[in-house]
Amino acid sequence: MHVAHELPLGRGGEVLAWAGPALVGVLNVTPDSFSDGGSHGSVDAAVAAGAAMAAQGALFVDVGGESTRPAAKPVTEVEELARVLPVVEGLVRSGVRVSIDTRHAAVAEAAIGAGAAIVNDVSGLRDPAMLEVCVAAGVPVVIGHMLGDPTTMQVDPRYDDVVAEVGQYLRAAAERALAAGVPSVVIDPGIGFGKTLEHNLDLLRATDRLARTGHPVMVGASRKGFLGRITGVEEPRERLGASLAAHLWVARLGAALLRVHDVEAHRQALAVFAALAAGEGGEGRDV
Ligand code: HH2
Repeated sequence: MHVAHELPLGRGGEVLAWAGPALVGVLNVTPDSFSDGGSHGSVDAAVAAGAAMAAQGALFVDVGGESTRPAAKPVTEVEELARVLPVVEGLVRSGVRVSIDTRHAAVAEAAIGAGAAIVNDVSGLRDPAMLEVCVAAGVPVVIGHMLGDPTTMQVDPRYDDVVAEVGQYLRAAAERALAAGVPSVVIDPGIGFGKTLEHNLDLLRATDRLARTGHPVMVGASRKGFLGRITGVEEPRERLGASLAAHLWVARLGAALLRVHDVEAHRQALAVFAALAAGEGGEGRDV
């Protein structure tokens, strides 16, 4: 029932393979991320939190040093590096597979040097050097869609057809990246990155259309603002139920990777999901 996914990791021929939706743990080492900013008071605490996510079943842990929440202030690359590098090093030393969540090629390059195995770029390869870094290092890249940039992206975002436009952007960027020589790509519709509530819902509903491009699809709805608008829950950390609902929906539509803050709760939800999916397609007679 579950679709098999493969992500060649480049050098050394290692291939990350999994079936159905897998979890990516969110580890923000920022003072200002919208839901977990300032959660990890020290490098050791951040490494322990990331290691716990891996132990709970995260396929990899996504380390970020710059908040990209709406209206977030950009940080300097020096600051971003100072935040992420010790945490990437600590996690890699503990045997945890790491992706680096950055829009900046210099940060990606240094994090790869410290052992990061995947680059996660929410800006969809806007830094002209990003692709070169990924190709030179031979690491896969997650290509996200973002309209505008975080300072302004939520100011009246507009599309004629959000699914078609985001899909075309991602398909073209993925093809460009593969043609340039990255070992593999993941595409991500960028929930909340220059999207209204309706745009986010349309994109989540269209996960199957994105999956039909043949590229693994990552979805990150965890704790995001649109879930607060739907449920009336103001505090992002209290949006777990809402996050689970969104992620199970896209899991059913073929999402390969779910980027989540609450790994253990999602592990449980996906275990039940998998058990139910395994018995699907039985006889449809009335009881
Ligand atoms: N969302 C965020 C950050 N990185 N990467 C991908 N691929 N997809 C996403 O949807 C995505 C992402 C924003 O969430 P978070 O990291 O929790 O917050 P902040 O940007 O405030 O650090």
